[in-house]
Amino acid sequence: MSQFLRTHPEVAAALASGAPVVALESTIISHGMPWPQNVETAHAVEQRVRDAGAVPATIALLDGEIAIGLDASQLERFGQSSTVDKVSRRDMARVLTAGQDGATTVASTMWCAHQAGIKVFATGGIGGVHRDVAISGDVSADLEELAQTPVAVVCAGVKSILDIGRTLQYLETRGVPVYGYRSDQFPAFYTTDSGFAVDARFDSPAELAAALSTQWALGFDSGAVVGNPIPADLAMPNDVITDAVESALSACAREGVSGPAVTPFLLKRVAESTGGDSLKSNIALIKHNAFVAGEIAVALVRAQS
Ligand code: PSU
Ligand code: MN
Repeated sequence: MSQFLRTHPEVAAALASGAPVVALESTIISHGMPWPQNVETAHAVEQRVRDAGAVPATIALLDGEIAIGLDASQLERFGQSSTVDKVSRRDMARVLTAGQDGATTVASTMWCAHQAGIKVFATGGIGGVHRDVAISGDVSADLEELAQTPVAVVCAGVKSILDIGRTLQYLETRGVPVYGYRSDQFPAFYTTDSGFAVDARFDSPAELAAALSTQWALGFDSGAVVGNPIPADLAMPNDVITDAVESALSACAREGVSGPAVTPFLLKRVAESTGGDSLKSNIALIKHNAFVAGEIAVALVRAQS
């Protein structure tokens, strides 16, 4: 395994000394936002992790290796490329063998983080059960990864392009805890409340870290979802999001988009129809998640020492 890992020296030093590290995904850079906001956001997100006292490790596949931590020129290369593959669990071996660049999703970033010894990961939103699951069978590999890889994922919930109730049910069935950070409700990405409750609410990084620490000390191999709502003043109006999602879903059906192309297609349509406001919300919530993930990583190191 270690032959495939290329860990950035700063990240390697942090891991070797038991210092807190936060993993970050790269699909958000290559497929989630336009250039140059994507690269600016990637830097800002890393800075927020540092502000909380942890070391950021953006994860991506580069030249046949798993890069754990990217430098500025590598972030730029990812942000500017339009040919980077979206890489989930099943794509890892193929893309590494071909020596291609690959942007890691929540599923593959979790897996890579775990191989490197990183326990906390910040992103925007996770994948889930699609609304048309009865027809398409589309359930993101992110959910299966959460069931089998012990990494905590701090996110702003899931977008309402998905069936949020079924997504939470799937996580329950597969034994994945869903926690709320300073929230009783599971957030819905652009909005603070999905209408579904979390399993438990935690108001401090230390309490959250204690629950994670116990989970892993007990030998459970699953991850955890930490729902961290978008700051209320930056949330989008409900009706704007509902309309954008409805029209994106119709376009998806009309154009016959399927498989791994579905999520990027829906994200792009929603972003286009809501204009610059949604991008602003998106950037703000990711930065917020990065800071909270940094705090949890710091608390986890304390809890385990
Ligand atoms: N949801 C978002 N933003 C994203 C994604 C999901 O709100 O950028 C990306 C993440 O990388 C996630 C992936 O892991 O899409 C899920 O894709 P799929 O549904 O094909 O598993
Ligand atoms: Mn899918």
